[in-house]
Parts: sequence; C-alpha cells; structure tokens
Amino acid sequence: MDEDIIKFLKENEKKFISGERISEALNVSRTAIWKRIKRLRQMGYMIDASPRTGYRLVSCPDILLPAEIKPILETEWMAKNIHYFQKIDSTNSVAYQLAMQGAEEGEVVIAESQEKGRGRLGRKWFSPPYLNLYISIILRPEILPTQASMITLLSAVATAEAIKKYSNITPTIKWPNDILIRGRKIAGLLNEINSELDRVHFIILGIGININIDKKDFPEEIREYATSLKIETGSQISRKEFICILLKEIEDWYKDFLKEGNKPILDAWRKWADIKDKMVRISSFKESFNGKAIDIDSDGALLIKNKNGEIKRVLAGDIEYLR
Ligand code: BTX
Repeated sequence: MDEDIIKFLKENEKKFISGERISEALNVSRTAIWKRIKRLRQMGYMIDASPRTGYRLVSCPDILLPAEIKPILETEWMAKNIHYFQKIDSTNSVAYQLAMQGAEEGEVVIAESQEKGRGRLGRKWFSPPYLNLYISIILRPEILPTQASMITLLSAVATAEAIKKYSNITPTIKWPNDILIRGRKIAGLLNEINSELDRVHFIILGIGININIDKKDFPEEIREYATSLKIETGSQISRKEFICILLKEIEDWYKDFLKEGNKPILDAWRKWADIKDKMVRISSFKESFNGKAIDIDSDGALLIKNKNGEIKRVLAGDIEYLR
C-alpha cells in the first residue's frame, strides 16, 4: 500500500492530487490514505497536504523502498522482486527461508537495519539503521557445489567495480571476500549455499556495504579498521543510486559467468586483489602459518608457498598482510 501511494504520487510529481482521486485509483478509503500519508511523512517523505487541493509529493528520503529503487534500476531480471524490511534479524537468514520456500532466482532481500547481521564464522556484522546497505540475493545457478566459490569471487569483483564506478575510488579485494579502501574494510560478503552432492539448489549472496556512516558511529573496536563511502569521498551518498549500480554489476558478472565460465572472474579478481607475491599470515580453523601468496586456484582457493617451498591450498580462513 505504501508502495502504491508513493508510485501514484511520483507519477504526478510536483502536482496536487485529491485524496478522492488517490482513493479511487487505489480502491481504499480516504481515511486510509491519510493514515498512510502520515506514515510516509514519518519515514522522511515531504508531502504537502491541504483539505481543498489534496496531496503533493515534495521530496523523497534516501530509503530503499522498492518504489524508490525500481524506477532507476537498469537490470534485466535481477531485483524485480524486492522483499523490503525496515528492521530484520539478518537479510541472509530471511533470503534463505524464502529460497527454501521456492523464491526465484534474482529475488532480493533488502533491510534498513539488521539486529543480528552475520559475518563469517559466527562473527557479527554491525548494521545500524538507514546508513548502509544490507542486501541478500537469491541465485540458482546450474553448477556443481565445487564451483560455488566462484560466486563469492564474482560478488567481490562486482562490489569493487560498483564502488569504482560510483565514486572513482579504487578499492582492493582481500581474500577471501573483504573489500578494502586504504586498508580499511568498507564491505563484507557472506555467501551461503544449499546443495546436494552434485547439484546446487541455491546460493544466498549476502553483501554489507558501509555507505553513509561516520567514523565516530562505528563501535570502538572496529573504528580504526572500518570505513564508509562517505568517509572516503567526503560527501553524502545516495544509497538507492548505489544499490542500483551494484545490482546491475552483479547481474552482468553473473551473466558473464554463466556464459563464459570462471576465467573473466578470476582475471578481474586478480586485478582487484593484487595479492601475488605478498607475504601473508593465514589463519584457518586447522592451522596458522606464514607464506608468500602465489595466486588463486580455479576454484577460488588461495595458493601459498610456505617456508619449505611447498605450495599449500587454503580453501577457507582469514589472511593478514605481513610487511
Ligand atoms: P567477516 O567475518 O569477514 O567480518 C566480520 C568482522 O568485520 C567482525 O568481526 C568485525 O571485526 C568487522 N565488522 C563488523 N561489522 C563491520 C562493518 N559494518 N564494517 C566493517 N567491519 C565490520 C564479513 O564477515 C561478511 C559480512 C556480511 C554482511 C552482510 S549484510 C547483508 C547480509 N546479511 C547478513 O546477515 N550478513 C550479510
């Protein structure tokens, strides 16, 4: 209903439209319209209202309602169905449930805030309201589970490219899936898979990007390690414009992947990550060791040369750059 009123007001932008016309068009009472207008004003919409002339949309807030995103979204099929929440526990958890119930490829979950935003390995993702992006995309690629890590690399590449396109700032990718600017984390990816041995049912691609948060508003423990697009550019960012660029990038890279396979993603990932020959410390649940990064393998595993000259494949874990 909010959606319908916004759409209607937007179609008639800057003009007054009578409550009667809106109520006829949407088939609800004028009292119901007035209640919704009050709610939209609380959400940040500036709407003039007068008993004689009706309602007029003056300006829209930077919120991520589908009615705000859809008119500027240039994707072919991705995010045509958006599940929007002001508050949610985790977009990934909800997207996973939706996918279990049969949601289609390309459906997305977007939230203004998360109460239990999840990082990898049981960690938390700080998700304050109306400042950043928290989004999960449902994909159903016809691939083997062993190829699923390509989707993680793909989402990192698409996120890096979206940042570059929007701001002209060049981020870097840190294996496996952090996006950094000046060494500080601006985005994190949490991809979850549901599969059987030889078939992927679905993948949930979860992306958190710090957009308009100021340094002082990060919790103290991550303040020095995290950043946002606003901090880096010095100006307020339109979250809805950014999310549209991001969704288009993901759709384009995904289409490329289905058509051309791993190579374009691996090439782009290598370019953004610039990890070759860097000394790193690996921490995985099995072991920790230092070594020189050689490359990533065709399945996304990191190849590290240890001090004995052996090449080790690391499939999961964290890395720290050493000097
Ligand atoms: P990660 O485990 O690599 O990173 C989590 C770590 O990053 C935390 O332990 C903390 O040190 C730091 N951190 C937490 N919040 C932030 C933040 N906002 N900015 C920078 N650093 C932070 C990365 O996990 C994967 C994060 C995915 C988040 C998305 S949001 C949409 C989707 N839904 C959901 O629940 N998770 C994903």
